[in-house]
Amino acid sequence: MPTNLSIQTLIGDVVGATGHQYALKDSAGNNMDTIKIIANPAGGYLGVYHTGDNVNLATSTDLLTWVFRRTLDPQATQPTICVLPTGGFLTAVEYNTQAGSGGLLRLRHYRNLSALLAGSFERERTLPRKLSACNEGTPNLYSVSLMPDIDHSIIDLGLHYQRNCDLDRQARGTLTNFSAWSAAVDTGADVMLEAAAAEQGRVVNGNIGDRDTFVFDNVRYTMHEVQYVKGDFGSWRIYLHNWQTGVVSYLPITTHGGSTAFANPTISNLTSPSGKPAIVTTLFVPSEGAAPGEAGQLVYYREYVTLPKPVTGLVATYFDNLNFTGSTLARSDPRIDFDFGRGSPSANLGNDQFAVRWSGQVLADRTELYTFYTQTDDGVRLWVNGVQLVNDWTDHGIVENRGTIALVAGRKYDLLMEYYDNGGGAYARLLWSSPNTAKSVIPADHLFQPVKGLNASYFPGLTLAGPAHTRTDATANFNWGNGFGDPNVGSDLFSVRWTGRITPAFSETYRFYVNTDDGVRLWVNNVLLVDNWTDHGPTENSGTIALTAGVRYDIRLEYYEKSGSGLLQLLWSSPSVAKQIVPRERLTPTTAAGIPPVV
Ligand SMILES: [Ca+2]
Ligand SMILES: [Ca+2]
Ligand SMILES: [Ca+2]
Repeated sequence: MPTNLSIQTLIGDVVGATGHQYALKDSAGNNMDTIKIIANPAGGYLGVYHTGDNVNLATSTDLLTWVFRRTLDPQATQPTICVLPTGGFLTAVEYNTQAGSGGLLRLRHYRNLSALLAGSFERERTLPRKLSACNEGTPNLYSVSLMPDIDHSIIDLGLHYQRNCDLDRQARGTLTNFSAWSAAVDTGADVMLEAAAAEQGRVVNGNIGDRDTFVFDNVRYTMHEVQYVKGDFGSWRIYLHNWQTGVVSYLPITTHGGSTAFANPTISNLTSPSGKPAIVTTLFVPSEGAAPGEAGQLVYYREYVTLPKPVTGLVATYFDNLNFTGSTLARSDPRIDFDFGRGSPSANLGNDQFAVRWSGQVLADRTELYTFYTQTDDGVRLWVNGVQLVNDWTDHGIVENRGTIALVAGRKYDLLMEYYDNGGGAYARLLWSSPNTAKSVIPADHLFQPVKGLNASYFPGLTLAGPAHTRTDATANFNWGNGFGDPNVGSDLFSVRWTGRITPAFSETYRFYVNTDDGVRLWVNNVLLVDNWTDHGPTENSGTIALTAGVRYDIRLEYYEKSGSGLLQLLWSSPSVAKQIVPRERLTPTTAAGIPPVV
C-alpha cells in the first residue's frame, strides 16, 4: 500500500521520529551497540546487540527502554536475528576469540522463544573464512528457507570480507543444511556504492561494511554503511539501495544536534508500541562525527499511514481515425465527462474524425437494477459485464442513449465504451442511476483500470514464506536465464506463488503444461495437476482436467528457483485450442475485488 511518508523521510529524519533515544543503554547500564530489533512473537520487541565483546539479548515494550535478559555469546559482536516460521530463532554474529583469530561468522539456531531467552541454542556453526585471511563479519540475513527444518535449510547471508586484509568489501554466502558453507565476493554491490559516493564527490578509500535489508511499500531496500576515509570514523555515511529501481543513493540523516557520521545500520518494519505501522532504524554514531550527547547507539522509529491505492479511472485509448487503428494517445481518464467542443481532445489529434475506447471496471454500491446513460456527439457503443447496453454507431448531435443491467453490491464489472466524432462538435459523457443512485456522471472512485492476469507474490528464499513483493503478471511466461526473477528478490534462491482464476472458452478437457527450471506445482480448480517440487533444468510436466466454458476456476501455480538459470511457462491445449501460453484474457487476479465466482 502507498504510504504518507517516503522511505528517505522515515529513515533520514530523526528529529521527526515518533520516538528516539541517543546513547542507548539497557537496564543493566550496558551500551547497546549495533542493536538489531525485531518484533517479539509473544508481544513487545527483542533486541540483540553487543557490549564490548559480549553479544546480549534484551526485551522492550516501547522500543526505547530495554530490559537486559542475558549474554548470548561472550566472544562476538555485530549480531542480527530473525524469527522463523517454526517459531524458532536464528542469530548470526561476528565471532572473535580475541586471541588473534580475526572475525568469523557464527550462526545459532534456537528452537523457540524460551530457548532464546535461556540462551540454549540447539545448533551452532562457526563458518570458516572463504574470502579473507583476516576477517569476515557483519552478517545480515536475506532469507532462511526451512525445508522443513534447520537441518534441511538454505540460509542466504550478506557479509563483509576484509579484502587483502586491508579494507572491508561486500560478499554474500549460503549455508546449506546448516553445514555446507559457500561465499562469493559481491563486487556489484561495491561498484554501486562507490558510484553513488562519486555522485557526492567522494571517493571510498575506507571500508564498505555492515548492511541490513528490509521491505517497505512493496519494495526491497538495503541500507549500507560506507566509510570515505580509511581509519576516519567521522567519515562513515549511509547509502540506500532500492532493489526495484536499482538506484543507490546517499541517505542524509538529520539529528537534533547535527551529527554527521553514521554506521552499522539496521532496520525493521514492524508495529509501533501504539499499534501503528512503523519503521525502526538503528545507527551507531561514532564520537568523531557526533554532536554533543549523540555519540553511541541511536534508535528511532517513525509511524506511518498506509493510504488507499490511488483511483486510477479508466484506460483511455484515443485514435486519430474512426477505425480504432494506430492509437496516438493512451492515458487514464478518471471519468467520462467531456465536452470537446469543436476542438480536439489533445494536440496529438485533429478536431474531427477521432475515436476513443475507454475500458476498465465499474464498481456497484448496491444490489439493484442500474441504468447506464451515454450522452454523445457522435456515435457510441457501451458494454457492461460483457452485455451491450448501447449501440448507436451513427453521426448525430448530442443524444442520450440508455440501457439497464442488474448489478451486485461490492462487485466490479468490466466496462467498455467506444465513441467517435466525425465532425463539428464532440461530446462524450457516461452516467448512471439506480433506485438509490441519483442520475449522475459515474464518479472516478467507482471506475478502475481493467485487471487481467494473475496475482504474483515473489518471496526471498525457497519456501514461499515471509514478506513478499507482490505484482500482477499478465501471463506466466518467463525465461529469466541467469537474471532476475524480480529485482526485489534477485536471481537465485527465490520462490513465487501465482493465484487467480482461469476462464476457458470451450467445454472440453484441457491439458495444462508447465515448463520450468526449477521446481513447480500447479492446481486448477483445487486439483493438483503437476507436482515436481525438485531441483531440475528445463522440464515440461503436464496434467489434464475437464473444464466448462465461461466458468472461472481457481488456479494456483507455485515455483522456486534455486540456482543457475530460471524458467517458468504455463501453457494449455485442448481439442479446440492449439498448445499456447495461457493468454492474459483468460486470467483474472483474485485480488480484483468483487470478481463473481462463476459467470
Ligand atoms: Ca460531431
Ligand atoms: Ca538463477
Ligand atoms: Ca535453476
